[in-house]
Parts: sequence; C-alpha cells; structure tokens
Amino acid sequence: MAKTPTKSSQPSRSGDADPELFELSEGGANHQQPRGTDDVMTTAQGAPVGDDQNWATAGPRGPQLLEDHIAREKIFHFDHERIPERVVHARGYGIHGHFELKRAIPEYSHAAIFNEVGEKTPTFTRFSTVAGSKGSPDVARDVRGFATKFYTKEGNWDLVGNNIPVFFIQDAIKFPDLIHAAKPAPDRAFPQAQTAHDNFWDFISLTPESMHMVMWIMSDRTIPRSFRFMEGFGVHTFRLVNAEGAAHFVKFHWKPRLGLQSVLWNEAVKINGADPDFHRRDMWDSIEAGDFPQWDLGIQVFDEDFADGFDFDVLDATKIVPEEDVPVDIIGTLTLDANVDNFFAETEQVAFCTQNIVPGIDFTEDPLLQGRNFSYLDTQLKRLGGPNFTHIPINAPRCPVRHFQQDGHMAMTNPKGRANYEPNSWNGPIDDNREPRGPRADRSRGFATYGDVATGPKVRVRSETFADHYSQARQFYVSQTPVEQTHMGNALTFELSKVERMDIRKRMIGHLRHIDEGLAKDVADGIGLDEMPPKVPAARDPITDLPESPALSIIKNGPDSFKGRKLGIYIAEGGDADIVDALKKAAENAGAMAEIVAPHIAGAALSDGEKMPAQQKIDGGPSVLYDAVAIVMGKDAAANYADDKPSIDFVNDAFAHAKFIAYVPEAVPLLEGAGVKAKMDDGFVELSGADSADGFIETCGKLRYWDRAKVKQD
Ligand code: HDE
Repeated sequence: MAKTPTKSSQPSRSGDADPELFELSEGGANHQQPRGTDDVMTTAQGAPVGDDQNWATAGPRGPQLLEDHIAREKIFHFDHERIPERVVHARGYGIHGHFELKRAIPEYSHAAIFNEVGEKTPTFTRFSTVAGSKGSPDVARDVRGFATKFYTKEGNWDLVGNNIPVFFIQDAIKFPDLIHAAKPAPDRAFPQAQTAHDNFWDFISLTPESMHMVMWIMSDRTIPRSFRFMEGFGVHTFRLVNAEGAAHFVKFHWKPRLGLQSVLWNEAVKINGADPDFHRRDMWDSIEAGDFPQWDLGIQVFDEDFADGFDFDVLDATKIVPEEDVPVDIIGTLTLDANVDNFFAETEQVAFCTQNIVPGIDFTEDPLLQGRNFSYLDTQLKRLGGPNFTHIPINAPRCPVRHFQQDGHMAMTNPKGRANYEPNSWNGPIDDNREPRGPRADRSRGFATYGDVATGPKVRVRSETFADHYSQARQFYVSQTPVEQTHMGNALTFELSKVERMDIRKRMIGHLRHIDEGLAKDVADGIGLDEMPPKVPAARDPITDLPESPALSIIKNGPDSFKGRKLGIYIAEGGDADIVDALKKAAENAGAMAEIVAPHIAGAALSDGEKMPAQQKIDGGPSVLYDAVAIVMGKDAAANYADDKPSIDFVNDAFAHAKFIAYVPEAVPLLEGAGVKAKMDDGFVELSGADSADGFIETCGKLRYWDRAKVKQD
C-alpha cells in the first residue's frame, strides 16, 4: 500500500549522501544507513560478502577460524540485538499518522500546533499494556498506554497518556512500589500480565488513593476490543499559555470516532489463547486495508476560579473533572494512517518523554507529572544507551535543531564550526560565510516557564486537598449501566478469589463499602465471606451524592454502526453462496470486515458448486475473534458438525458473549448440537435469503445483545 507523505517528510540525518550512490528506504524512517544499489550482500562496513552461510574453517571438518571477520561481525551484531524492554508499557504497538487542527485556540495557547487550522502535524502513536513484558498477550486485563509524539514546527510535543483518565497513586515516589506489586512476584516470576494475585491487591488495599482507579480497572475499560475503540486521556492537569502569558488549566481527551467497545472477560481469556496478538493484528490489518482509525482531540479548559471551587484538587491525578461540569471541546483530529516499516527502529526505539512540551503548553505542580518528567528522560538513557536518542529518526524533531550539545555515544550530528559554547564572540549568524557564532536563546519566541507562585517550606506531606479517596470511585460506579456494574462486581470477585490471604480480601471489601454497599456485598458473597468486614477508616468521608456522569460508561457511548468491526462467516458444504456474498458485501458497505471460517482451510463448496476459500480453519478462527457471526451451511453439513467441538464452541461462545448470530435455516442442526436452539432470542437473525444480509449487519451495529440473560451472569 502506498505510504502517506507523513513519514516521508522525515528528514534524513545522513545529510550529504549522494542519491546516485545510496538507496534509502522509503521515508527514511528506519534505514538511515545507506543500502547498496544492487543486491550484493555486504558487511556492516560495506565490503561485499562472498559466503554468508559457511564459517571459514581449517579444512572441511576442522575448527572455525577467528579471523573470519564476516562470521564474527554477523554473530557479534546478533548478540547485541536486544535493548532493555521498557520497565512498564513493554508490550506496545506504534503507528504513524497526523494531527489536523480544526479549531484554533489563540485565546488559550500560542503553540503553533493549536493555531494553524488545517495544518497537518506528523505524529507517531504507541499503544501499550502496562504490566506485561514484551511478549505478553494483548488482551490482558490492564490499563492501555496511549502515547502520541507530535512532530510540531516548534519541536516535539509528547502527550503520554492512558485509556483511563485517572491513576493509582498521587505521588511519583510510589510508582516503583505500585509496579513491583503489579508485576510478577520476584521469587517465582509469575503471574505474567495479571493483577489477580496477592501482591497487587495487598498494595492496593493499603493504598486508599487507588480506589478510584480500581473502579476503572475493574470495568471493561481494561479489556478493550481493540486500540481503535478506546478513549485516551492526558490524565494530568496541564497548562495552556497564550501570547499574553495568561494561563488556563487543561485536560486532554482523545475520543475515538469508531465509538467505545470492550470485550467480555470470558472472551478476553479465550482471545489471548486464540490470538495473543489480537490488538496489534487488528491495528495492522485495518491500516493495511486503508481503514484509518481517527480520534478527536478534545480539551477541557478551566481557570483558577473553577479549580478553587471544585470539590477536588485539580493537581490530584486520581481525580477527573466530569465532562458534565466542564465540556470537552473538540479542536482537532488524529488520523493513524501508516504502519511502521520496521518495528524495532520505530516502535521499540521511540522515546516518549512527558517533559517534551512546546511553547504555549506548560506543566502544573501535579506531583505525579513532576515525577514523570524526571523518569522518562532517565529511562530513555538506559533503554537507548546514551543521550543522543533524539538522533534516532523516530525521535528526531522535524524542525530545525540548533544547540551546543555535542558528542556522547552514537552522536550522528554535532554542531559545525568552531563555536560550541556560549556566550561566544564569533561573528556571523549560522548561515553566514564568517565563522558562525551558533544559535542564541530568544525570549520572544522561545519557551517561557509559566510564572506560577510556588514557594513554601520544604515538607514531605500529602496536601490535605488530596484526602478524598472514595467519592469519585462511587460516582464512576453509579454512572455505569447494570450490565457494566455486574461486570465490575464479577471482575473484583475473580481477582480477589485469586488472592490467597484472607486479610487482604477482607481489607478490599472494607474499601468497597465506602464506594457502594451493594457492590461490596456482592463481592463479599462472591468470595464466600460469612460476614461483612468493617469499613477501612477513611481519611475523609466520601461525598455520596455526586451526580451520575453518563460520559463514564462504555455502553452509553457505544457506536450505532458496525463500522470498523469484523464479521465471522462460518461456511460449510452446501451453504447458500448468494447469502455468503451478500453478507460480505453488506459488511463491506458498513465499513466492516468479513472473514470466512470453514471446517477446512481449503474452504467449502457452496450451493453454486464453487469452492470458497477460507481465511481461518474453524479451530483457528473461534468466534471470540469476531464481533458478530453468521452460520451458512447446508443441512447435511450442519448435521455433520453438530457434534464437532470447535463448531459447537463457535456457536456457544458467540451466544455466551451476547453476539448477534445470523443463521440459515439449514444450519439449525448445528445450533441444536450446540444447545442454543431452545434459548434463541432476538439476538438471532434468520437469513431467509440474500436480501436479509443488510438488515443483519444493521442489527450488528448495537454490537451486543445485552438482554441475553446468560451474559449478566458472566
Ligand atoms: Fe509512565 N513510564 N510513569 N505513566 N508511561 C513509562 O517510560 C512513570 C504514568 C505511560 O509507549 C516509562 O519509556 C512514572 C501515568 C505510557 O513508550 C517510565 C510514573 C501515565 C508509557 C515511566 C508513571 C503513564 C509510559 C517506561 C509515576 C498516564 C509508554 C518506559 C509518576 C498519564 C510510553 C518509558 C511508550 C512509560 C515512568 C505514571 C503513561 C519508566 C515514574 C500516570 C503511555 O519512564
């Protein structure tokens, strides 16, 4: 697929390379090293290689020679291929794109990116899970990272956020403890990519400030259907500063154009077995298909007066500002439109840093943000091996870079000329013939720290204004639909049932009682407690009458179309060819994908006598991989597969996961074999002919048939 101009606008740092002699990869994004013009292999030093498959030996059966520089170089480089994986957010997936400003906001910020309507700023976005290591499954119950690097004209701005607008802790000094507790225990090195264990809940139950976040992570937000169907949040309160130097507080939001969607827990567990790469595959496939996901960037802007009158401290990252209190204003759109050329060069080496901001945007004194500003730079030094990681193309700004920094590991560019310090008294501007004096700071154009008043005695205390830990946790819970509340109760019961120590389980119930007594009781029953443990003493009594915030529910913000989703069509011998074609077309017309599943990967002969090839064999294409399913097969085939385990699972799981199920009347024997015939509800759609396909796909726009009673128990 043709790549967008986004990537190719990236400048090459190899500078004077003669295009006649060198072949650079498209966009120059990853292969900055010149490649030979023909296909003769060379060493890394550029010398042509005669034999790359046999190490030089003393005689055909003799010992290998150390002098074989070709073999040694090849093995040496291989030995050093790995860099440390990220200590958190190790499992991630990056995509190129661009941000287009739709509404200028000079009244709030003088940043160029917020002032030139229609301007397309190149971006690189990396989605991630937090706890799992690089090879962990995609659909682990976990927070998702949503980090975007904007290559603005005034330098790189990194918005390093999550798909949840709050965080576990209020002060960065607690972060190592949180992450140690969440990651595999140090003695046994398990469990991987899971929070359902003693250490995590021990830490959480001793950290009341985490309770709001606990409600979010026990909701379906932590098992998103795909990256494309998640919101993103900058989490912290930042500042926007205008040309007059006046500041407003701001919270950043990403709103997915495709709407919100999550999977069910039982589904997540099975997806991880069927396709551990479910999320990255979904992203790769949709980008390759030209189906580019988009998010609107929204801002919640408020001033000191609002902050002073708000029930909570806006510097406390365990709190939201409800959208109903301060509306989210959409100012632009992010479009992700190009997969990487090389995963390591781009996704692995991208170095997000919260301190990467541009003039017109500033920090606040949020103690979590301030700690992060130290941590990200530090971690990149370790991961990428030196201070010159901004020379790596994916991290390099796409605007002029001028400073007196020099040398260090892997320096790709050093300042030219004699002046490498300032002040200096060399003469000319940089582009003059005289000895250049080098760049100078410019107060009128450069970054100016917002002049907030910040003085006080040195203390180690948590501000009293951070003491309310339960009110917004409760607000989140009561804002959910009954289905979502059930899922939260079930998630808590599941996680706590994996905790072996009874005192930890009870302590958690003691917290839940501050949030919702009904929820606490359900979970206590679920984990078999005979009596309710006492409430954990609260630092501050919760406010129990905060209004519901519909913006917090996934189901209330679901889409009304099947766009971007995937239909699984299970075909077998004798299936109606016209219906299969009509389903594929209807899905395509709705902007969705359709995949053919069959008992054999070779496909199945349909009613027209033609063999339709399959993309998945039934045991490699379980229904958990699809948003809705259709079963199109002849009567004999349906009877034949009525006792086939993968076929039964296909139907049973689709039913249990509240999916819409279309079927041709001939397929009923399979529905009977799967035991769902007697339970058929309005989530089943009979395909009487090709003309019923459109109606089915329209029905699928609701994504799930939530009324199916079984789901409420899942
Ligand atoms: Fe991070 N976090 N974090 N974090 N974080 C990292 O930086 C850290 C926090 C987030 O795709 C690390 O490059 C501290 C909140 C994302 O490359 C590290 C604290 C939020 C990513 C680090 C936090 C995030 C990271 C590890 C407590 C949401 C992945 C590797 C104050 C607003 C970026 C790296 C990518 C990555 C530190 C808390 C989001 C160690 C100390 C809150 C999306 O620097």
